[in-house]
Amino acid sequence: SKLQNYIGVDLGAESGRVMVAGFDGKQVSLTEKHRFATGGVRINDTLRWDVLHFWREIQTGLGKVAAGGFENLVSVGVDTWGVDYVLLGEDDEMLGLPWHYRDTRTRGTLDKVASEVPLQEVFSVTGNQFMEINTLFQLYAASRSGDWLNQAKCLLTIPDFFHWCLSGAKKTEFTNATTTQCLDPTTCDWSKPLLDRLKIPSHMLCDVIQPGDSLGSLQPSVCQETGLPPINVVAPATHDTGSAVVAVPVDPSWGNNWAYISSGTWSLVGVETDTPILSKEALAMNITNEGGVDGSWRLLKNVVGLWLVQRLKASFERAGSTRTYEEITQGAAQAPSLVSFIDPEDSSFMNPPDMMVAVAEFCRRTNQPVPETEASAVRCVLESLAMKYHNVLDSIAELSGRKIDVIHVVGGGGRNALLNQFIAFACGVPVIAGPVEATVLGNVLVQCRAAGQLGSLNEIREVVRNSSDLVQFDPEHCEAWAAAQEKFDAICSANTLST
Ligand code: LRH
Repeated sequence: SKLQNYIGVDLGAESGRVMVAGFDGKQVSLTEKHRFATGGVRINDTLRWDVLHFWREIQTGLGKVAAGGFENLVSVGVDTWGVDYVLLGEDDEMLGLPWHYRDTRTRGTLDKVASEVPLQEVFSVTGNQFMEINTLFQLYAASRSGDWLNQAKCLLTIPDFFHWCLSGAKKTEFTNATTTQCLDPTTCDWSKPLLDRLKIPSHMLCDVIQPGDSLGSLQPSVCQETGLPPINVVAPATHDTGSAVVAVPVDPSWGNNWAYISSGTWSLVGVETDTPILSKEALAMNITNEGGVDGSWRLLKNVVGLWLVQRLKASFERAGSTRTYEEITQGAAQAPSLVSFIDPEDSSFMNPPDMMVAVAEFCRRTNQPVPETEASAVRCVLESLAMKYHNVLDSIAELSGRKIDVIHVVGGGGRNALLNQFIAFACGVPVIAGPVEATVLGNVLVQCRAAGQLGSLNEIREVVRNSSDLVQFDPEHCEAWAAAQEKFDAICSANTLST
């Protein structure tokens, strides 16, 4: 069939890009038209997102698409990280500077919320893992500090905000709404009774739409600015993890015994389920249920991921290094194995001024050899992540009654072959890495489906398999890793008790 082109805009915590996906009915080919740095901006001891700058970059990217001579441009859709939001007031005026989830204003809000509503009850009407980054805790903090909520007429999560910029429509897309901890996974509507009990305003929450729904066409001002025709704006699974898991390259005939790790700044480690799991055991394991496409759910844990390496790289750069991620990883591959471990979930890694110092301090505090070199610090972090994933997958297997025979690593972190190898070693099952562009693929394939070019999620995944290079990593050195895992577990549990 005729080639159709779709535009996928994907923003992460480190970078954003605008890509064009050409779909011929069997395969997708991606062209990156524009890439830009994202990241938070520190101002006056707060951390914010410069969303206007991102919007400028998105328009620059769309301008490059318009100039690129792509025929049959069908639609555009945006996915981003979860939990953060923009407030609009009267006349759609933006209120305040959007907060970054790593800002410290939410510190201590979990205990405060727990003192008002038992966490078991919060979990049963939200299904989400307790993390102070979640919108619920951000809104709790905002509502206690007089921060614009009462003047707000509309809350848009970050991808909703860009869809509004593109189309003028103010809607909240379902998959991202399920990251807010304000949506009830049973009713699939906002948990207003919970918000009322916590005295958090809810009048500003918008109608929830589904991935694949149309938001209308590009606003005239955007067409003028970019040179694009008034193509459709179509919501994909706007939560980046939701889009990434759409693009896990599985074939249903292989059965259900697979897990995924959506690997980027965060590592989202879990399985796909038919229903949310809201049991006491799920609460005790602090696991989350996130909504996907076609009524699918993701039972997963949000684990700090390559953020640790991103921040180590920044530490090295301050000391004069210009090494790329690839070079840093090559160094780690040469460093001695299984020497010291960190608990990736320790709060000292949330946003330390210097990650190298934070890693060293953790090792000192837990009486382990302190990594002296860049390579040994990176190795320590990557090995610890792999062991953390192992524990998470054990819990998730138990909770879901699912045996896990293979782990799919999707997203940019899939480029890190050393980490993929460690995951296979730590978990004792094969790892299949790819596609590294899962998020954009998932984004554009849901748009293709909205345009009538594709049917089921299985058909979408078949296209992903046709379009991707996958690399397999097999388990080895299992005994050494099993022994190390015991050490790691002891460090993590001792650490939980002391913090
Ligand atoms: C990953 C992600 C993740 C979390 C975090 C804030 O990019 O979306 O699922 O919610 O960002």
